[in-house]
Amino acid sequence: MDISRRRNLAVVGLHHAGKTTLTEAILHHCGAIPRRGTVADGTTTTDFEPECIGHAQSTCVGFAHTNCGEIDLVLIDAPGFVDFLEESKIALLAADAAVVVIDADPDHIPQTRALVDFLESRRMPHLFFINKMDRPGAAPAATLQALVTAYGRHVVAEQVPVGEGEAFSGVLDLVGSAASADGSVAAARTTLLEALGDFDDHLLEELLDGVEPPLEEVRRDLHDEYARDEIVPVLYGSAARGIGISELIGAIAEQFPSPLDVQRTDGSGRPIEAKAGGPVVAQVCKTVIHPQSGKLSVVRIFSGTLTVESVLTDTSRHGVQSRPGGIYRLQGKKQEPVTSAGPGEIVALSRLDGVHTLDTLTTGGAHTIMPALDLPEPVFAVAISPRDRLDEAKLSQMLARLIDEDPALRLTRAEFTNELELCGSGEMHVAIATERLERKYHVAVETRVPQIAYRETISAGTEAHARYKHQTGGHGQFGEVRLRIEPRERGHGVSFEEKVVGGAVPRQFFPAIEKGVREALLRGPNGYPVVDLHVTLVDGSFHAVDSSEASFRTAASMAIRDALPKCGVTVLEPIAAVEVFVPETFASATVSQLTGKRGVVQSFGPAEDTAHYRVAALVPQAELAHYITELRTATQGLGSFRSRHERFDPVQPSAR
Ligand SMILES: Nc1nc2c(ncn2[C@@H]2O[C@H](COP(=O)(O)OP(=O)(O)O)[C@@H](O)[C@H]2O)c(=O)[nH]1
Ligand SMILES: [Mg+2]
Repeated sequence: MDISRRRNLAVVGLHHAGKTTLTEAILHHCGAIPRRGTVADGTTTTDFEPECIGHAQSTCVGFAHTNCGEIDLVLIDAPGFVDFLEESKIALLAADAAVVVIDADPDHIPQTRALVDFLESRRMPHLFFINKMDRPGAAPAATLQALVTAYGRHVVAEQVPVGEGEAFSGVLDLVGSAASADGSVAAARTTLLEALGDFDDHLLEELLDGVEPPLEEVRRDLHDEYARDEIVPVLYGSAARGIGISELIGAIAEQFPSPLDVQRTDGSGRPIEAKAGGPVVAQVCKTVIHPQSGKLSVVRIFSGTLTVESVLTDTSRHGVQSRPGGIYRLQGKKQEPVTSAGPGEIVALSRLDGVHTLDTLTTGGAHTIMPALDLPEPVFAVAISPRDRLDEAKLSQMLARLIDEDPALRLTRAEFTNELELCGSGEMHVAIATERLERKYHVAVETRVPQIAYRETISAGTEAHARYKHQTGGHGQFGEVRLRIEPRERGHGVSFEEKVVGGAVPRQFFPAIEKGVREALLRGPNGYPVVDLHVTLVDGSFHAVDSSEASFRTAASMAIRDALPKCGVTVLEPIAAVEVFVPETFASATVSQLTGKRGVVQSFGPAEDTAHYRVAALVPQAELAHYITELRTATQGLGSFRSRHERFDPVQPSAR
């Protein structure tokens, strides 16, 4: 297969914009599927996962392929919901260009910022497909204007829509249209040609001289400037009605880059050439685990040709070697076996057991490692436990598989509470993961809001005394201690010393007494660990026969428990240092949201390395359980935050 005829296309955009519907429309138009499925019926090619169907939205990337004329097209249908952005970013590594699907509604444009910034940062060629043009109230002109305002002059319409709303009937190609077209079409055409002229002096001269540039020249410019991400074309259509699809496919065939047009480099900046001979360089962009048939690693081949005989070295994992059980092209959930796959192809390999998403696979001793992605720290967590305690071991095993499929998930032991926490990019992300766990791996789990690690401390010191005396049959128990309890500064923890004079308590019992003290401090009057105090053993007495380690330990615990209520106990709560990043327009709303959460804002201003504002605040951990959801709601999905434990502060009784 001629590499220049391959197109690897990611279909990205906001949740609900119509990406899955558009993928279906393209597949149908090209004859890859006999009839067009719908998202509502759960019959689309790429939304096949039960969680997708259940929620009527894509919850993971789906792959499909088709031939259209001369072109061999692979479509990567990405989930749009902000929770799944990481999954989409990983899948984008495999694509050479992206179609950003958007509603014909200018209000949706700001929310595409994170995605478009990512495409621009990678210089990934992309175009905007303004979808749902058939809907009453569709506003193509305002949407185009909002795109230009948001992303700059190089965003330029390649078409004009014919009819609007219900009457939308097609699109008019500005490149091919006659130069003698009427007013608004002529104006749109001039805008397009001028935008192209910015990057082509020859074309610009022709425009200035009033010469009509040859069609060939315009088409070539579009192709070259698009491949270099200098021009971002805008197209229109209706995925649901199949309008604008053949024009989109035409643009993909003519203008989109093939794997040969995109200069790839490995992690150390060396160019990777898309050629059939020589060693294989491939990267895993998705891992799918089937409980029965095992693991599928979806790879993008950047160079070389892979067969089932190929011995693949995982250069990201110290050279683990494996041989694929089979090579498949993916059509949604269907796997179509092939015998080999060449440069620029995206295929699934079965049974690469030690291989994980983002790993680089090579043959022939190549030491290449392709650039990976920095996955951000999770922003949402649930405490997770098996419904049946016997499933404990199974749960951690299955969670490991789940994370293998979705590296944006994380499993941690909470620092203070020791709870097992499943963490991810948002509530929906973690909820879908939990559903997947139950369906695929049959582990019934319970999830809860993670416990808050409250503590207690004292504000006043006291003397504590206890005498433990017990007679059971022959051997008795005896121990008496006098302790001094004193408050210490925050963060001190618990310290213990002995200052016994004259051997009132023999040395050998000191460790048991300290143990008894510490045990009693694990649960204060409110049930939380007591911290930031100092305990001194000052006196006591013993019995030559009856005293034992156990009796002193008990006496020490009793003394502490009796004394604590006299020490002015207060409850402490964990306080997190939070950094929030939001567009400037949302900065003050973010501050009031944090204040409403008992937060104390510490600094506020433009962030250093992003276009966003940064708000730093100290916020009680108890207020942060659902913060990512609340922040996204308040900022059109654009806000993000990170946090770490800072300290413990006294809590107002009303706040618990
Ligand atoms: N009227 C209209 N509805 C559409 C169009 N494209 C998609 N939809 C509907 O929009 C909803 C979301 O579509 P879907 O493909 O799941 O969006 P995705 O989240 O971007 O994959 C579904 O109910 C589709 O039927 C379109 O061109 N016109
Ligand atoms: Mg979808």
